Amino acid sequence: DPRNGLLAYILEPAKYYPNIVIKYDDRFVLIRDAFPKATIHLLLLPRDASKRDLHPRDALNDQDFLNEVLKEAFAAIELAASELSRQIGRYSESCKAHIAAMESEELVDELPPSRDFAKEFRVGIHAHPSMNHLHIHIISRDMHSDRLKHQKHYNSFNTDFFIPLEDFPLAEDDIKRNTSYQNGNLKKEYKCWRCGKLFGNKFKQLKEHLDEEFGAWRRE
Ligand code: GMP
Repeated sequence: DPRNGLLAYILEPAKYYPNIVIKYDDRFVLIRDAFPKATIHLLLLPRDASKRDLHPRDALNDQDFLNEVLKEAFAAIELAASELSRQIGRYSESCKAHIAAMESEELVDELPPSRDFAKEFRVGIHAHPSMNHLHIHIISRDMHSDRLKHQKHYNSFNTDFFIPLEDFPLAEDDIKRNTSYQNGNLKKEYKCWRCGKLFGNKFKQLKEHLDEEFGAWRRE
């Protein structure tokens, strides 16, 4: 079953290190998404056999486990942020100012603040995951990727179908527990993550717009 594709990394992380597996220990495996939907797209895989087969809604409603996942996710964001900085950092205004200040002959009291790339990430799960084993997405906000090819690729990260880790634990009556409500999100019209502009169901126009926004975002 292709839906079990993530299990191999959980069971034998060493076999996939360092190409797909970025790091691992007894409790977690951090991997690269094979079909990244943004510049940086990682998956955090808990190895605990009593959790990994559960629906994320149920697994993450255990407060002790949630705390452990949160801690690991923060560490993963730091790693992802440094990778993003390497990829787009040299384009960013704050980094350019930083480099200019360092290269200038004059002594400067204070360097301009450099960009906090960790802020450019979102961490969470899909309301109705396409893969069977528990995985937490760590994805840069840009949605700029050749692998972004379908409506559901975009909407699964840019509607309430994406449930941020910070929303857990979910209350008993939280509407996000309702799978049919969540699936409705996938058919929503496209909305730009950066400027909020609507694109109906025009995927090609959305993609062109995402290219432009990517250019502006990386220069921020
Ligand atoms: O939501 C499941 C995620 O897993 C999606 O973003 C997929 O792109 C990703 N995915 C599906 N199959 C594989 C695989 O075999 N390897 C890796 N690394 N990621 C996968």
